[in-house]
Amino acid sequence: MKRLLLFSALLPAVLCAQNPIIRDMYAADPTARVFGGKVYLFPSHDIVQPSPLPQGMRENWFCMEDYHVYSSENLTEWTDHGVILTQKDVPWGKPDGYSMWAPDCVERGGKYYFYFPDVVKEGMGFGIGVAVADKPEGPYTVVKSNIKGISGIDPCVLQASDGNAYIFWGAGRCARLKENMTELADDTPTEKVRWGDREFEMSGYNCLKDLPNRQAEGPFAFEHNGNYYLTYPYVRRNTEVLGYAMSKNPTGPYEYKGLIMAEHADSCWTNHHSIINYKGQWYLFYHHNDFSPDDDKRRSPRIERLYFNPDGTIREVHPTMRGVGINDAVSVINVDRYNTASQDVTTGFVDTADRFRGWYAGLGRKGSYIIYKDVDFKNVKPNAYAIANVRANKNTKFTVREKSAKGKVIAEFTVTVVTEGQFRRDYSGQWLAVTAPLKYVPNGVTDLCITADADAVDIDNIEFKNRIEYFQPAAATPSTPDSDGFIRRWTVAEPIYLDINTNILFTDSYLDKTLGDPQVQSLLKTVPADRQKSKYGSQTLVWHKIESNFYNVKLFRFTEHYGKKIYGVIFPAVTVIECDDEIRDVRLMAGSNSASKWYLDGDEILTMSGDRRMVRDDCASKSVTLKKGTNVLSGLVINGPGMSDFCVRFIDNDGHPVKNFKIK
Ligand code: FUB
Repeated sequence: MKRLLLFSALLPAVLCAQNPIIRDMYAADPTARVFGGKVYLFPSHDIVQPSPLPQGMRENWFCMEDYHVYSSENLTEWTDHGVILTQKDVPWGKPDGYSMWAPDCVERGGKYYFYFPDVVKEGMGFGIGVAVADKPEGPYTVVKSNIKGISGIDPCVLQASDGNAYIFWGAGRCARLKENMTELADDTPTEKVRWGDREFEMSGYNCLKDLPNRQAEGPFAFEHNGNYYLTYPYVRRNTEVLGYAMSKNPTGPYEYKGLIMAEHADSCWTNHHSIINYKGQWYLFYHHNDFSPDDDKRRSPRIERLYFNPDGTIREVHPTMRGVGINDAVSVINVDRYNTASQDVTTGFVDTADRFRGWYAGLGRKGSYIIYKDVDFKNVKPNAYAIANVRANKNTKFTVREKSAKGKVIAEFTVTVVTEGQFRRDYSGQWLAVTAPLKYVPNGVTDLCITADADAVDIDNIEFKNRIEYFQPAAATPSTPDSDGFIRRWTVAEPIYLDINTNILFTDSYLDKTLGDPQVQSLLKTVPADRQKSKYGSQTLVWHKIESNFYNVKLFRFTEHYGKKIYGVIFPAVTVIECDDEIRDVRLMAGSNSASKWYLDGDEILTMSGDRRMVRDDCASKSVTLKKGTNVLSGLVINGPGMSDFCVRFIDNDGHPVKNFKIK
């Protein structure tokens, strides 16, 4: 038996290698920490404001009700460990305050201390609380009261080499913590501070004294090479920059040194950051309103590399879309997050109604280019192919080269949007998945240069796939039945898993009940897009548009390829048949392992019950008509402990295969 290249089972799926690093929800104020050789990210969680607004909530304002924690070992794959704390868990906070702003987390003595701000239930303003866990992922237990003496936001805890822990918070103050990490040290000084005509008593030290500090918040303090760094956002002109100051003492006095990051070029008023050293490289985590350009209170975390000068000062960091990850070539490469591009390259949301679907890059003119850095080809086999999602207004070719527009050609995609002749089709302006064989496989990590030979070509992403021997992704252009009339192009869902351990129960009535179940039937109601997801109870089924390399569609290879269950399964499959003229008096001839049901435009035309083996033309449907235009043929194949597959074709009254139609 030939070896199936199971890339999904052998290689981890890279969830994200570009900025922003969290792509399924808004998240801000990214505090990164290194625990046990992994990076943990503790952001705040921006949400859309509830409607109607809870009493007292300011309109168009920050809105946060809980915290998630994420972890990563390579800064490209991020695991969401879920919610660790919600506003309802905080005994001293307002349960509907929606003010769980920037947090921090540190480890001391084997315990993890999570510091977070929240609006106090009694009195005014923000308090800072602590939740404690044995692991960074939690579960966290909230300390009953907030830290006495602190009124403010944005906690950050510095564990200094003098053995003490110091807490910094948004009011530009800092103070030593007791060894219990939940109270300020007894010798914490207090000071009377005037704001306008009001006087407040503030605990701790004014560590921003004499520094640029207009609207300063979000302090992040750390120690490196005998220097303490106090880094913080403040308003230099109209919006926030990230600045920093240095001192030989954790509590100051600090001396201002300059900018870490200038104002965001576009409309995000805030910035908030953290700095870590991970595996010898320094990184800056910060935020931007990537997914929400018209509302800067819904933000997303990003990462860049950060460098020190020999005298300990920090080099200014420039925000990028590309971020820091190395992109595995066999994972999706969102080329719209390029490093550099020619002037006429733009980006836009793929779906403005669902911005979390990400961006595309528009190559404005023939000769436009995109450079996307750091793609690792180590997992790409010589027989791999490239697949790209593109959109064009006329037939075009776009090329992926190594490094630059003069580099070696890796793949060349021919994008045919308009076909002429009898089956004229016009796919202008539509997103198409186009494939191309690889002309050259680079060695290890390299940069990609993408160009097009026409104006106005859009590219969403590129992926390099090792060839699978049983299927290939369906091309964008229609296909035909094979020389024997078998239909090889299908949109197949990763199977529903049911605990079936025998096939002898596949009686007609069992099939009517199980396959006729409205939830199962609802899967066949539409023709899904490639990689579209459907739900069956708590199971998520991903649809794949495939072309079988054999007359029989080897469903067990399909499910094996995607790392899903092989036994005890129901496979939904759909295909679209396009007829130029009506075709009367034909029968669907099917074979399946094991039982199956087949439908034409939603009407059940064939049931194959019992514990069956896949046999060519095993059963015939009643006589049916394929109407002129679009016909949707769908099927459900069910199997217990067996190797699922099926074959399907239409036969005319004379027993000849029907082949005069297209399969979309
Ligand atoms: O996320 C809410 C607030 O915005 C943070 O606490 C500030 O630092 C700013 O980023």
